Amino acid sequence: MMMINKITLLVLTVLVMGCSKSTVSHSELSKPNVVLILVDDLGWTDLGVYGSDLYQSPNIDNLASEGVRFTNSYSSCTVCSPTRASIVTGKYPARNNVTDWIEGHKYPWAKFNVPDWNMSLSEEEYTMAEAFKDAGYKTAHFGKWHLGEKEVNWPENHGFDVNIAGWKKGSPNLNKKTGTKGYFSPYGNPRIEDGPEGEYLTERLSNEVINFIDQNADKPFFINFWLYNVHTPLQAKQDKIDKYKDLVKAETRHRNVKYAAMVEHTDDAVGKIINKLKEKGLYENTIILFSSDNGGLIGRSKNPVTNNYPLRTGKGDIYEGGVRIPTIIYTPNSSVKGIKIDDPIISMDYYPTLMELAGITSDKTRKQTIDGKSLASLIHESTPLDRDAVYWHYPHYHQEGGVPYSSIRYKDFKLIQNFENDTFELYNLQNDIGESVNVIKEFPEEFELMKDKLEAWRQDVKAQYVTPNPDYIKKLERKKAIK
Ligand SMILES: [Ca+2]
Repeated sequence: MMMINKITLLVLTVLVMGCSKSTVSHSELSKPNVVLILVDDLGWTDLGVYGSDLYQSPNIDNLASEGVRFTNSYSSCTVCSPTRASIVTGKYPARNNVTDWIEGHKYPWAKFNVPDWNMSLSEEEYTMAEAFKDAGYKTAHFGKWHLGEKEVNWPENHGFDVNIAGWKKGSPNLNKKTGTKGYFSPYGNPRIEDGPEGEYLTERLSNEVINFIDQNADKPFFINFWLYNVHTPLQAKQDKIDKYKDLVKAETRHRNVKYAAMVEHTDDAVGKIINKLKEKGLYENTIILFSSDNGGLIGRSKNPVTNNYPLRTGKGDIYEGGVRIPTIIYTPNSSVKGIKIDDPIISMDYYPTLMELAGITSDKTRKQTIDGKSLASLIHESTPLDRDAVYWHYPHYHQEGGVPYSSIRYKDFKLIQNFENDTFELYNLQNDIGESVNVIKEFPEEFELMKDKLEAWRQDVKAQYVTPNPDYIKKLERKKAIK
């Protein structure tokens, strides 16, 4: 009886598989593949094509020449986790209530207490990965995730069939057995097996991606490759570091050779994936979106990381250096190649954009709030987006200088509300990209309008506010108190 059941089951399985293969393959093979590449902490000027005078990125530069490059692309937050949650949900960080990097800095003596916020991606969300999976795609996440402490928060529980190296950590881990931390194996990461000694994490991850492409070339796939590069600790292969030592001159703006080597590791990974797509004949049927999760990290003056000039400040702060990022979108068989687009775009746009470019519609996606806009018509027909402003809200403190703020970019203007000092700053980015002159007095109408829009938006997304801290100790008195 048992035997018959097994045989019957086997025959049925073969029949079902046979049927589904013939019906699935025709319709699904025509669907374009999607590769979303997110670099960690890559600044706006950190690529050759975006004007670096040291870092080299020939593969990414070439991708830009075959696609479109955005000059006013913004991350939805100045730190990692909120932007990442926004990308996979299409929602503003304030709407997700994932408003700081997980788990955030603690500032018990600060002027304000930060509100309770979600330290994970909610299980309720219908993510971009789930949308692709339901549309028949094989979905795979590679690299950093940083959206929750528990396994239930990790990629395999948010719509990814495959998860390699995505877990709670926001940077390469400390391996407790060896006491080493960083990009060289052993990794101490429960979602990737350690490799041979000297193996570099980003090389390994790009090999995992191309193996996945090899194994899934006959079906549509969605690859979510979120590199750990170029986040600290700054580590790279020595030959790459040495290459840049002679290239730094007295006048060079970008000066960190380790960081340069990490950008090159990133570029190598992108090049390897593109070559594999070409080798398999898939490049002309694959959409590639390349971006970053926040602006470049400046670091301490004694230990500088990158330089976002002409933008002001960097990661962790609301000025343009903290939010303006490189973004490139390649769509196959498009006549639009090598152009740049100046319209402001933001992280939440990727979800609806990739869905539309792939020709996928989803009732479940439609039923939930999506703050992002599809960029498909902007890219292909230069149709302006139906949106006149983008917003930020960060009720937190950050070690790179960020204090609780809200902000709005409206046309060429950017307004920043600083809760710590109870002040506003207004900049005209068209002639002051470095945000050096506060023009509130010159543009009172814009100031009032933007203040109102910002307030209305905060109500719409149910933004949470800071509250006065009864334990507040002024900075000068803090040292004594802590002693
Ligand atoms: Ca980051």
